[in-house]
Amino acid sequence: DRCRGINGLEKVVLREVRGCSAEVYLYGGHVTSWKNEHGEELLFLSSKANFNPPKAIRGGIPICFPQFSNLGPLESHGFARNRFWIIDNDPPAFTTNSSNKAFVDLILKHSDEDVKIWPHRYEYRLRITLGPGGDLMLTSRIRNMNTDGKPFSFTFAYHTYFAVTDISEVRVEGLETLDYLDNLKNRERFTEQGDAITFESEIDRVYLSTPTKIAILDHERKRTVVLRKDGLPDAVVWNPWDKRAKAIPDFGDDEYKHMLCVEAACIEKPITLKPGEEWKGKLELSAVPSSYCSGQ
Ligand code: TA6
Repeated sequence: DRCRGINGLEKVVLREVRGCSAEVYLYGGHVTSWKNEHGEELLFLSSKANFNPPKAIRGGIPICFPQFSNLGPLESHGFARNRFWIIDNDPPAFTTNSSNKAFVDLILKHSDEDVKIWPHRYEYRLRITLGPGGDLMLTSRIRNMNTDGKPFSFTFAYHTYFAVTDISEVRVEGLETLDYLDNLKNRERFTEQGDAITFESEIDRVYLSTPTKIAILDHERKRTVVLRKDGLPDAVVWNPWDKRAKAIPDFGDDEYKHMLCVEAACIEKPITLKPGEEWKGKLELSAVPSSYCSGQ
């Protein structure tokens, strides 16, 4: 379904037979909602989220492209999250094997304005799929369309905000013993200890060369969300906690308790594409009843 959402912005609603759903705003190519068959929201969206371009939407799955954070000359997290994407009704044949699934194809291309701040021509195709069973998949295909022979490089993240019942009861599994860059300590490199990650204060880290599977266990709700990624070696873990939350205008003071960002990303080693080359980065999310319910 294609309809108008908040502030009249266009959105697409994907539905699955058992009642799972997802919502995608064309503004930002931004998934703002993903619900399971019981109608429970699995993504966090701030009650203070602005749906006012050019502000990015706080929550859901912002797309960080062509720059993650402030690691380059562009605005933080790049510009894809505050551009109007269009629906691609005629995707190339190689992307059309999503039979039996609800999906939408979006496309973003360099505009004359953007070429002034990032001097490259590109074509970014984003397919968002809600599979049978309610799995949510995002596939990004980015192609260098430069005609001047020049390669380009970029960093990338699916800046996913997960809804959690109580952050202090959440564990993240799959990042044990890995190296990470700590954004709260000048991006210094540390090594994670052997236990699952738990949360009791602000965290902002880029875990490097992670496994393709990461699990977010919500003890209170007895639910696990499994994140699978492809083409995206790194994973960001972010929660602003109380002090920093107060400094973010479009984020409620206590909302940090109910969210956690775990972001499939490519940050440490930027992706470089020559003209005509294409990169693919995939994120797959599934929600399952948790086996972690014995309180250990
Ligand atoms: O992904 C973590 C991070 O880069 C943090 O440093 C934090 O600032 C957050 O993203 C939100 O960034 P934003 O530009 O959306 O306010």
